Amino acid sequence: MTFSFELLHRDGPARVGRMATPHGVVETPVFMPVGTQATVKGLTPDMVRDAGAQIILGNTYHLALRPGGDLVAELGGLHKFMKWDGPILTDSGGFQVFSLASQAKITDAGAKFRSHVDGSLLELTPEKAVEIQQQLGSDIAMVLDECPPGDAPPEVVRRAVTRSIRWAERCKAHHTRKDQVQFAIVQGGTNLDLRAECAKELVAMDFPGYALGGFSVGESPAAMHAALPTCAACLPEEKPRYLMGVGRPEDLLAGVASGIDMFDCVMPTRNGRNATAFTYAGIVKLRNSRHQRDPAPLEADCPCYCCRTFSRAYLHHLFRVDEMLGPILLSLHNIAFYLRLMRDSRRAIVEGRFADFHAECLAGWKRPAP
Ligand code: PRF
Ligand code: ZN
Repeated sequence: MTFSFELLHRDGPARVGRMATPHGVVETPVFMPVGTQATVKGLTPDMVRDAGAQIILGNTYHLALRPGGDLVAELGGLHKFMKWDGPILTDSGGFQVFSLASQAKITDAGAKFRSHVDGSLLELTPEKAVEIQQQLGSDIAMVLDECPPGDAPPEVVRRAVTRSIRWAERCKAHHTRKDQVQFAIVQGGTNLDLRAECAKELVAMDFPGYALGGFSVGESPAAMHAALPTCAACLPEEKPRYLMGVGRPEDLLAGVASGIDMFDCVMPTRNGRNATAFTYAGIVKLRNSRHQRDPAPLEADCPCYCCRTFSRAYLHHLFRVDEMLGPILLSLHNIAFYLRLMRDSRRAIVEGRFADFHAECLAGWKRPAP
């Protein structure tokens, strides 16, 4: 088995670890840039790697629709297809079905839905989610889960927990690929008793890693921050913990402070395409005319290609005239910023000053960015 996770340092609940996969080693806490359709939008694999990425995320739902698991397998798997030779984690598709497909009907058997591409009727079962991810050949596959919206009534959240536990069992039983591991997903919304119960059942099944799903689905950030320490503590100390689809820089730090090791989110690429940049001084909107004559880089001490090379005035210009290099450069900077935030967090944990680092970051983001 080529998968392992080792805890190297602790600073309160925060941890630094080393996760080994068949395609390389990942230092945690880590941010995984999102490569939904076999591409991190706007960036070549070289750019993603040069920004500091160690692992990326792919999506079963999108790749199953186009180009299909069979085709990716025929072309040698997702790594070879998209020319990313580092580790890949794939999400199972359940969450994307509920958020993208129309008329999703969920039963104990699986999810029936209409494709958001051509409207055709499709079914995703736990077994099918395992098979597609095995065709993709990701290093880490996620079990199929049910993620109810943040405002779902208690009985719906309870049913999603029961169903997600059964689906995890079926995914584990169906999984055969020796060079891939499966992570389980804890649901339960902001109900800590349900979360603890779900975690207990899944931990008994002995998965190599565990995710917290069902956060950032409409509940307040404060409610999520309050639930994270308890939810993380329900998971085994010696295994990686992944907070799915979260979030803003302050949410990542709340996660790290709670003992989370892995994160993914579309925010750096999506906001980058929309002229919005993340920095240690806060959010910078490059369309704002205050940047029109500014020769300074977006962030002076950022080592990314965008900040090493271009002025705010140039970035402002690109967005004003709608040139595609604008979204590309800001996606690159934002990914580099998220990765730097995790790198700086790891260093702070190693040096036993994560709480100070956390507080300094929050103070920097409260002030209006220059
Ligand atoms: N489950 C799965 N993927 C996800 C989520 C989930 O709950 C979320 C929720 N933030 C994002 N991505 N399988
Ligand atoms: Zn930069």
